Amino acid sequence: MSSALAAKIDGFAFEPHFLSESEARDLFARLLHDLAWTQPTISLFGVRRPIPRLEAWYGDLDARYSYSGIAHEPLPWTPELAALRDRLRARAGAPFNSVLANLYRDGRDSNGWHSDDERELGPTPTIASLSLGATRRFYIKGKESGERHAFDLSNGSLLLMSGASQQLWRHTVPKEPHVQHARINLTFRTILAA
Ligand SMILES: O=C(O)CCC(=O)C(=O)O
Ligand SMILES: [Mn+2]
Repeated sequence: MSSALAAKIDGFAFEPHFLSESEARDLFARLLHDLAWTQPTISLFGVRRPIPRLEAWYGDLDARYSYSGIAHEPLPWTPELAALRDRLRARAGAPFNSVLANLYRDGRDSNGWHSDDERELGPTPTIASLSLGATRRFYIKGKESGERHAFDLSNGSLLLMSGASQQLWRHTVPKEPHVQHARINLTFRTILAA
């Protein structure tokens, strides 16, 4: 999908080259090595299984967050993540205080249909989603309309979701078995005070 199309979907803005290829590649390598990746287990319809990707949660001390029965205690900001946070605060005009990092080890890893509509994010969250490494397909689907769009989230691209986007749309990163390389996605978020 093109950025021109993204610009027409209310609440979504896509910037394919927020970071240069080389800056994004360098950051990918450092985060892959430096972040404390874990694979939590969640309960879905009474069945406990590990999530189909790795993740790590960083942020301000009081930015606690829970979803799918996982309580996230943030780790303190690393210098790389803090520098990105500052750039994205300026770009998005949002006071991000946390970031959920996802590592898709290859095309067998995925992220199922969901909205980022947890109470801690408030009704109209601004989320800055930065992608590094392998390009993966990101679909959105209207909750009422069933309307569907796809974004190719390439190395260095930035997808901003804001306004009513989480109320009106679900999103997913489906499995793509032919993808052999890893991808890191960083979603910067603002956890509201309890
Ligand atoms: O990997 C992505 O592009 C999306 C990640 C996501 O939806 C999430 O962490 O909530
Ligand atoms: Mn999400």
